[in-house]
Amino acid sequence: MAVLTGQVVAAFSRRFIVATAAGELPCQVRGRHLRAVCGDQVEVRRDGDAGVIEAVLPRASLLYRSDAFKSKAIAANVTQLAVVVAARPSFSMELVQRCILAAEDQGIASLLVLNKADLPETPAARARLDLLTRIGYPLVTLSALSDVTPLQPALRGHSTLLIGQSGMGKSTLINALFPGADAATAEYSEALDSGRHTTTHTRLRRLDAVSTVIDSPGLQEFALQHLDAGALAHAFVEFRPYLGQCRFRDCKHEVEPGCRLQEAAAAGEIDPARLQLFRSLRRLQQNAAQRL
Ligand SMILES: Nc1nc2c(ncn2[C@@H]2O[C@H](COP(=O)(O)OP(=O)(O)OP(=O)(O)O)[C@@H](O)[C@H]2O)c(=O)[nH]1
Ligand SMILES: [Mg+2]
Ligand SMILES: [Zn+2]
Repeated sequence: MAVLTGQVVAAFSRRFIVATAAGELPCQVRGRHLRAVCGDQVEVRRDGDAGVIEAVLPRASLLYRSDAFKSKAIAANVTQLAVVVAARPSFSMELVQRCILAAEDQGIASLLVLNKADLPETPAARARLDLLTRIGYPLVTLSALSDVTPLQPALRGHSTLLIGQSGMGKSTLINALFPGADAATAEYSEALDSGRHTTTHTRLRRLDAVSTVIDSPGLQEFALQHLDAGALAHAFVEFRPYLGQCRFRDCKHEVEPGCRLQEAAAAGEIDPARLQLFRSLRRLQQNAAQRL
């Protein structure tokens, strides 16, 4: 029985598809404790038309979300998060920011994709994203139904995870990027009315020798309980130059005198809305810690 290396391209609960030099193999995972997620590099023992994942190789990154009770890995070895939004259905800026904070914590770059540019409400949606583009996050505006080329240069050389709320058009982007992918898409009202998202599992596809793209199910929430106060502050990229400069070492950046972040917000160097988000996420963590 040959041992192969490969990459997990689809992850169901305990079943996987692994892309190897010998093609795609349906796989199970050895034992009860080994955890594999989409994007993982793995060692597979091949047995006929199927295989068993024997080992998961060290990960360059692992994007996951977590509340006080459970954590959910989304994808491994991602180098870029593409947060997909659209003017309709409306999107949550807090959710977008939470995704980006989780990516920053893992050293993953983030990109904003404003889809459905054909919709007349697009300029208003674009204006909401200013909060993040001002910090330096790149934005690509396009319409997946008509032309996906504006996104292509940004994907080159990256392992990109498409993430976002249901109905933003992630799978439509996949179908435009990969002719023949045939990813299920649905009118967002249908998806939401049925109470489930159209895409039900993550799927990695190879664009070229150096680029892959992962489609993922729509998100309704993204909890960040795995980031402690220090990691959370560090995940706000524009806070970094000020960290460690407050008068008190254990500054909570709330009302303390000599807080550099408060000063920076007052001076317009950082956006007060971002400091407010930091504080509200920090309080959520504290409340969760008290409940346990
Ligand atoms: N007007 C317009 N509609 C679009 C565009 N891209 C996607 N849509 C529509 O938006 C709806 C949702 O698209 P999907 O690709 O299924 O959305 P998704 O983000 O994959 O949703 P989940 O899998 O539930 O997370 C579909 O009806 C698409 O046809 C676009 O560029 N313009
Ligand atoms: Mg989808
Ligand atoms: Zn402070």
